[in-house]
Amino acid sequence: MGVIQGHTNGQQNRAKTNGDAGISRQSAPADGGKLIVLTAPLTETIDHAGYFIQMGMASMPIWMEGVLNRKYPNWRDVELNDDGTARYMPAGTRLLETSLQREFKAEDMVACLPDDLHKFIGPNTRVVAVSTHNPLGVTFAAGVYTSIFGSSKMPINSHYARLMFKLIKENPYRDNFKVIVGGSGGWQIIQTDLYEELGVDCVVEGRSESLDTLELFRRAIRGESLPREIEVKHPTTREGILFPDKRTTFGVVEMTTGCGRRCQFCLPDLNPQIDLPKDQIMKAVRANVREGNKQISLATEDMFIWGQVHTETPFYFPNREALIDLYTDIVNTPGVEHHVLSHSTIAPAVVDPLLIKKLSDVLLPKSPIHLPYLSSDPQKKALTPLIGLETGSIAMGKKIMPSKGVPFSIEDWPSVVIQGLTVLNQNNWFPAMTLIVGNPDETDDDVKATLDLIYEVERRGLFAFFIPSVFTPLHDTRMEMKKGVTETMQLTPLQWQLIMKCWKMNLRPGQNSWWAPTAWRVGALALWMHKLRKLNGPNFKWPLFMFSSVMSEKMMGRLGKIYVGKPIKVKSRKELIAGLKSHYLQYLRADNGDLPQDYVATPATRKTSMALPVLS
Ligand code: B12
Ligand code: SF4
Repeated sequence: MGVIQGHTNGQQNRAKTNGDAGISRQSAPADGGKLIVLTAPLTETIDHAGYFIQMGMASMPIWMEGVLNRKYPNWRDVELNDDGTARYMPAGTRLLETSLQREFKAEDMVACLPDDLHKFIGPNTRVVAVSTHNPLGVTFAAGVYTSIFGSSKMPINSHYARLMFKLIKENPYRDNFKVIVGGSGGWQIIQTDLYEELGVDCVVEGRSESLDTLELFRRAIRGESLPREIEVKHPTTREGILFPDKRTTFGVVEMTTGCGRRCQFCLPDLNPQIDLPKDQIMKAVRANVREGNKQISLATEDMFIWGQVHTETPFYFPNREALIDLYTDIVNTPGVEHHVLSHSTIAPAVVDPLLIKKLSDVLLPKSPIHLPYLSSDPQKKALTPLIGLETGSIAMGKKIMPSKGVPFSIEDWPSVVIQGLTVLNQNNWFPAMTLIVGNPDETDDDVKATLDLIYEVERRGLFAFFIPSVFTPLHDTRMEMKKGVTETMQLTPLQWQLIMKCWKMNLRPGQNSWWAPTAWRVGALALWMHKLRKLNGPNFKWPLFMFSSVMSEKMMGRLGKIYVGKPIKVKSRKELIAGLKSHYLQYLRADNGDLPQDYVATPATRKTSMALPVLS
């Protein structure tokens, strides 16, 4: 290993334009090909330029690829090993590889990029296994933006995922092998029934560690027919989760599975709540560094549950010492230059503000994200976890996410969001917060309540990147059968206003979010004139004018064209704590203050909150 090759634009274009002709001329690999070939779409594998490049590609339609090319002319460059295999792959692909190696020989399988499939698929190949995150772009956020932009609804990521499937389908040895797809986006193929078109034999839902997954591969290798769709069991213990010993895209290393807050629309929450052993996490971090990765990101639904799963303390009271210890060791691992946060919830920032401060001290120096207009850090560094806001409506919150803010009541959700964001911003955390527009049975009052919260954030000078998305009933969630908005035409003026207000606010830090201004502000009006007026209907007009600042919002409000929001009563942290169930107080840390005056910390408080968990 060592030589780094680049996939040039030319090479990628060849795959794109030459199609069939290029493929049929390719000769068989000298060794007859590998028994099992693993791959993933190029756009889900690249990891330079940070998370935003992949998120942008999930949301921007293919006709906007030029914007991406101009900003990142080398985005297609990936590193290969000397033998042509991929130097790094998404964590899911790496996990699958590790899982399969329990049964099959390492020399019988490879993980490679789609452009290199022809080097490894030959007469000996029996399985091509694809891992995919979001192949058709029909998930939250991704789908709606491409449809707003019109003409082609195909997101860039989907385009490249389809190219990969085409290469597999047209491979000269296709009749000899089965195509098995897995990963968090597999359900999109099941729901759209694109098996034939994409050339997929079987979609696996669930983790590769499952023994059912191994059995499926055995069957494929024996040439037996496979079910179109199979659900495999999720491990229920820490020991059941494997860790790859190779480099992953973005240095993703799993930290937890499941969540525990039980939001109705959530898929990952259906998995068992597990926090993974520190020694395994550290091993995977070191494996990434060993193979040249300088960045690490811990995959989790909520980083704050780690160290507090199945302890005597409820998981929503974070284990401060354990978290600081873990993150300190990660960022101090020799070779780790960058660390990026993934998902979290906001209530922990209200529960333990000092934890946020201490984590900032540890994490900011290694954050690759700079927000000069927002950050008070001398180097202008910032932390940007992904946090679900979803709705500002208490009534809607009760229906879709009654435990989102625990230990606080969902009745206090708007106050939890404001107080949490205040703590986060003070410590240079500027989260990307997702919102769901068009929830089933959403009323104008629900949307107004969310707008009130967004305007309150603005009034208080707080900042989050708000990412609204149209409700998509995700397969297998508790809301699978519910219907929300299915086309942008159906969005009401208030729903449009919420979407456009969020994006208008996101543009405040200007040049730091390269894709937002490019994608949203430049030419918004011109685009509306040419295309969007017809596509998105009349309800879009004033929200777009508001977004483009053609007139002040006050004036638009006076004319009755938009809703300008009303101030909300926000409880202080002390008031929020005063409203907690009394037995929760023992889990709060006295050094954060705000405890009721007559409250005396008990030994139980000190014991549970100071204990380091035995995790390895
Ligand atoms: C890290 C991460 C990202 C990163 C990096 C992604 C990457 N390419 O590596 C970034 C920030 C870029 C990202 C972007 C997006 N993400 Co994301 N992401 C995650 C996160 C936190 C971890 C993913 C991960 O690596 N997990 C660890 C690996 C090991 O798990 P895994 O991939 O699922 O693999 C397991 C199984 O699926 C299975 N498996 C995997 N592949 C295969 C293949 C076969 C053949 C088999 C049998 C089994 C199998 O086995 C593995 C375990 O053994 C998850 C949440 C989560 N906890 O999973 C969300 C998540 C996957 N992302 C999600 C979404 C919505 C997105 C975006 C669309 C967001 C957006 N609007 O921009 C984009 C799409 C990006 C794109 N290219 O299109 C959703 C998925 C929804 C869906 N597809 O239905 C999730 C679940 C978050 C959520 N709570 O909603 N994401
Ligand atoms: S807080 Fe997030 S991860 Fe947890 S259940 Fe709710 S949506 Fe899912």
